[in-house]
Amino acid sequence: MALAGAAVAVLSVAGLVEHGLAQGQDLKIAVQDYWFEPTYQRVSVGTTVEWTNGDDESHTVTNDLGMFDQEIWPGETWSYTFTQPGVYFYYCQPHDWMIGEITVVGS
Ligand SMILES: [Cu+2]
Repeated sequence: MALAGAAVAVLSVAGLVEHGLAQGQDLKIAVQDYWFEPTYQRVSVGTTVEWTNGDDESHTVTNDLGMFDQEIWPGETWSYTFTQPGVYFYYCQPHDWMIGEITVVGS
C-alpha cells in the first residue's frame, strides 16, 4: 500500500507541472528578501494561500480592504483560504514597497 501511495504522489506532481496550479491546490508564497514571490498570482476559488516568512524580521500580509491583516514572524507561516472570487491586493505594513495581489477566479 505504501508503494501505491508513492505512485499517486508522483502522478500528482506530474499533473501540476503539466496543467499549472490545479483547483484546490495550495499556493505557497515566499516572503523573502523583503519581497513576496510570486507577487501576482491567479488561483481558483477555494485555494489556500500560504505565506512563509524567510527573513529575520517580521512582515505583515495586510489587505487594503481589511479582509485580512496578519503579522508573520521570522520562520513562521500563515495561510488564508480564498472562498470568494475577486482581486485581493495586499502589502506589508512596515515595508510599503512589499506588495502582492491574488486574483481569485470562480470554478
Ligand atoms: Cu515587511
